[in-house]
Formats: sequence, structure tokens, C-alpha cells
Amino acid sequence: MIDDTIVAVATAVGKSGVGIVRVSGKSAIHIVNKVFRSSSGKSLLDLRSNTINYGFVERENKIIDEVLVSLFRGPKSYTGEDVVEINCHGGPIPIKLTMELLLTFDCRLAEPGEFTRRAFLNGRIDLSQAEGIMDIISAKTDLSLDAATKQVLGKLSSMINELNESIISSLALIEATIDYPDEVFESIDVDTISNSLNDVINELNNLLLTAKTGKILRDGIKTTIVGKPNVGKSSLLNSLLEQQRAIVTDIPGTTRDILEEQISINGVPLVLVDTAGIRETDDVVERIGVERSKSAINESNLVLFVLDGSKEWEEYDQKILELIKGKKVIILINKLDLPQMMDINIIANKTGVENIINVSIEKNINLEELKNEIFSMYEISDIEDQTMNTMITNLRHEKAIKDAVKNLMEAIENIEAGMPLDIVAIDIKDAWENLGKVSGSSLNKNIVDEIFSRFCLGK
Ligand SMILES: Nc1nc2c(ncn2[C@@H]2O[C@H](COP(=O)(O)OP(=O)(O)OP(=O)(O)O)[C@@H](O)[C@H]2O)c(=O)[nH]1
Ligand SMILES: [Mg+2]
Repeated sequence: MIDDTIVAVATAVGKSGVGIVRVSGKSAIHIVNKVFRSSSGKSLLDLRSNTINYGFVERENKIIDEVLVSLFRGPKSYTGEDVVEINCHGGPIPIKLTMELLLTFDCRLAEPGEFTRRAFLNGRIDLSQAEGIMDIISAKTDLSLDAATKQVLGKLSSMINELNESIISSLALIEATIDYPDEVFESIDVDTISNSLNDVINELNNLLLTAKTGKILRDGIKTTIVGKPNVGKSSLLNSLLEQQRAIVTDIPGTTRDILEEQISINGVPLVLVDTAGIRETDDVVERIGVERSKSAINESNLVLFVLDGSKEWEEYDQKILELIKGKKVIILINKLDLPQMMDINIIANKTGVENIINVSIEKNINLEELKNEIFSMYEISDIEDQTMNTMITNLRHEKAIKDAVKNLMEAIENIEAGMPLDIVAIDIKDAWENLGKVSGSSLNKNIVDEIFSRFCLGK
């Protein structure tokens, strides 16, 4: 039973139209009532649920801020408890003073994700819905948002719950046979059970097929731009971003540190990383930049290797090629507007890379082809169609479902091999438990705590 009251700022820090202080728990209404004077003269305790009330936050009869207070009485609230939201003016000082004042009463600062954790513990939402809420907040594109919203609306949960129901039915049949071997269930129908489990496996496998695209939508494709100094890496970042974000000059070694920006290509999020040109250098700052470029390569899903087509392939191009071995790579032979010293076929032979495009970043030649290449590489051309269906976007869900499929396959194998039914029952129970991890029903407290600790403050 949760019996303390929590408070946090629910909006981002900085200047804005409004800043919201959120209070949830048994004493939420009582506490806010002590600091809020409504213009109607009514006590917050007497006001109806789901109302917005105009008034003032006051400390010892002195006005701190003019506010709107939203009142939600539990259980029909975000957390399932009494929730009060104070809409202050969005400056840091009114919010800070209101927070300080509230904390002089019987409440404490919320931990990250604690409001949503309470919603989960009070049965308002399950874990996958809670994770979906976080994904909505950090959605990178409209399509990512779409997938997250579906998760919050419980599409994944209800599908998983249905499959778990079916697993339970099979388990019940087996358990009955174990408990009452001489009764009606004397001869268990092996085919019925394995068919039913097979249906569940098929559905889960279909769901697993969506995981690759789902993860791309949620996390984005981390794309690192590498190459020697002066080949046009920062120009590429600027061109894809359609803004002059990175400094571009004709001096080799312009970019010293890595620069990260996000773009959307037809709804697919790309996390673009511009790096310092890789070469041997005595300059300490540049050397650190080069080291950072190398670790950015390791962390990326896709590498865009930029070459200067107006120059010949040389030692540093070769060295970079070795650094990006094993990565998904697209080579861009840049500066197509200048006389060319590189031949696309020779570069293909030299590097073994299949995806090579001649471009001029400055003159915007063939950059559309680069986008198409990324699309076909990740098989995401039909991404909008895919998002119509229920998707898995979360690694944790993917693992739980994969484990459940494994358990069910073992169960079928054992049942068909005529193994004792109590052994089969163990596999089926494991499958049920693994699927339950998606909604959080079968997770222990530590794991749940760990998941919510990754949420942001005030949510
Ligand atoms: N002719 C021509 N010049 C280009 C093209 N793309 C970039 N450049 C020029 O190449 C020079 C280097 O461009 P940057 O984008 O700064 O190169 P970089 O790879 O980021 O260089 P470092 O940050 O030093 O590693 C600039 O003078 C650009 O204007 C192109 O397509 N054609
Ligand atoms: Mg640069």
C-alpha cells in the first residue's frame, strides 16, 4: 500500500508559458489546499473532481503566483490516487517557490518515473503501456509516436493477454490430467494441445518479425559520418539537416569533436553523428577528436564513409576502411562536380562495399539516392504499412517473447515425444511467465524499479 504523497515539476526547466507542479497521493488535496486560495473562495476539499480552478498560491498571505489548479480525485486519475496539478507561470522562480512551499508539508520529492510507477502499481496501466508513455515523450518522428501511442492504448498488451489465455487453457487441460488421471481427462488429446500451442507460436513469431522495424522507429538508426579531413562530412550533416549546423571550411581538421543531430527520413529517425576527420596528428585536441570518431564508429548501426572523388584513394582512406570493418557501410564519393580521380568500380573492388554512390554534397547531386539506399538497406520502404499493425519496439519485450517461443517449442517437442505431462507443464508455465513479463505481471520488484528509474522526473 502506497501511503506517502509525492511532488515534482512535470514540465521542462526554463522559461515557458506554464510550468506544472504535480502532486499525487493520499494527502495531495489537503496539502495543496494549504497553499492555494481559490478566487471563488471555496476550499479545494469541496471542489469537484476533474475541474480546473483559478486562484493563487500563497505563503503567509503573500501571493507567490497566480495559478490554475486541476483536481483529479482517485481512482480516476493518472496515478489512480488523488492528483493535483498546479499550473504556475512557466518561469523558474514561481515553480521553485511553489515546490519549496509544498515540501514544507507532509510530502516528498518524487523519483524519476514515480507517477507512472504508481499508475502501474495501482493497476491503471500495465508495464508495456508505461514504457509506451516514455516512448511517446522521447518519440523521434511521427511514425515513432504512432507506434508508442498504440502501445499506450494497450494494443500489444491485449494481444499478449489473449495469447496467454490460450496458453493457460492448454496448461489447465494438462494439469487436470495430472491431478485426476483416471477421470474424464484420461486420454489427453496431444494434437489439440500441440495445435493450440503452435497457433500461439505462429502469432508470437509474426510479432517478432516487427521487432527490427520497431526498434528502428523507437531508437533511430545511429548513423556515423566518417572520412579523412576535408572530404565533406560536415557538409553532409548540414545538407541532410537542411541547416548550417556544423562549421564547414576548406581547412582540413575543422571538426574537432563529434556532433549529434536527429533527422527524419520519411518518418524513420536517423541519429546523425558528424566526426572529426581521421588522420595522424600532433594536435592534442584533434587527436582526442579522432579517438572519439573511432568510438562513434563502434556505437553506430550505419557508417557513411565519405571520400573525396577529386583526389586519389590513399593511405588514410585505407586505414578508415579497416576501422569500419564489420559495419553496415555506404560509401559516398563526394565532389562529383570536380574532375574525378576515383572510379566507382575500382573503389568497389578495393573496399568490398556494395553500396557506393557518386555525390556532390555541395551541389546537392544524388543525395536523394542516399536516402533511398538507407531505406532499402533497412527494408523500411513499407514502414507506414507496418505501423498499422501491432509492433514490438522494445528490446525487453522482444526477449520475453523469444523466450516464450522457446518454451512453447520445447513443450510441443516433449508432448509429442510422450514425455511425462508434469515436465510439459513446466515448459508451458515458463512460457506463460515469460509472456507475463511484457505486461509486468510476472516481474519482480527490482526489475520494475529499474525500468521506472529510466523515466524522467515528474512523469
Ligand atoms: N567542390 C566541392 N566541394 C565540396 C563538396 N562538399 C564539400 N565541399 C567542400 O569541402 C570542404 C570541406 O568540407 P567539410 O564539410 O568541412 O569537410 P569535413 O569532412 O567535415 O572536414 P573536417 O571537419 O576537417 O574533417 C569545404 O570547403 C566544402 O565547401 C562538393 O560536393 N563539391
Ligand atoms: Mg567537419
